[in-house]
Amino acid sequence: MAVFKNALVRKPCRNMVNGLTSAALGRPDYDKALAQHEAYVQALRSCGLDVTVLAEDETHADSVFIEDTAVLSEKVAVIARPGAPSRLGEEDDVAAALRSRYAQLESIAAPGTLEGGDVFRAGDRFFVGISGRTNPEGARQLGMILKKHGYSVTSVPLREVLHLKTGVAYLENNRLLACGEFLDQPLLSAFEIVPIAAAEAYAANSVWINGRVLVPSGFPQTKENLEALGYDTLPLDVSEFRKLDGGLSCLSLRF
Ligand code: CIR
Repeated sequence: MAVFKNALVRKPCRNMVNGLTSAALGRPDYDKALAQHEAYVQALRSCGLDVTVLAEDETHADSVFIEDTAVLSEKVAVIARPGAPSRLGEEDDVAAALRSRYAQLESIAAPGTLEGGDVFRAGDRFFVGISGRTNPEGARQLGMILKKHGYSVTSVPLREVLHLKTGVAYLENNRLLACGEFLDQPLLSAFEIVPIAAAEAYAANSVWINGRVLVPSGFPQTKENLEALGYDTLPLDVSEFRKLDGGLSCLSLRF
């Protein structure tokens, strides 16, 4: 079972209100977003993580979604290369922050693109979504790097969602919380799928941390199902990040 000790987060910048979105939920309220982010950091700390908060980056509206800038494992940190042009460069400060912690730091290079939201790990297996943000070349490069370190890597083509982790969350014990297109994805059939109904699809972006599961608040069925399976849930309001197509996993790198 994975054990996380650290997390890297990035303070939301004022310019986040101009972040990329397809959600049609309105503009985020910055002060509310800041308060939600602080509660999120507290929740990570309550799960036993040592949390480092990077300073805000006003030049990148979506920089609070730090998960997209890297893929981390015990053996290697891979610096991503965002597929959204406005997000290119977010990864530089993250690379600087990780350099002192990782002997092995590798990077995705052009023409590859890769966003960390498209990658989930289940033990020694990594799954990479081929999406509007992560192209086959980015996935290929990530595969080459991770395989050198003994991991297996499987590409999963996406049809509907922004990132792979928009629709799935690994819960350890070979369990995968999943919705929509991932409920019957043959590439994920080795997992025990914990299904999420379409009405609660946003809750698929939950996060397992050291035995607890952070879930977005407002999705009672998912919370109840997780608790029935024995998970201790921690509901968090991330409404302002949802307005930018983001969620719980996107707000941190956990390692
Ligand atoms: C974007 O479109 O890139 C941001 N507004 C949302 C990124 C969400 N990140 C994630 O799911 N890992």
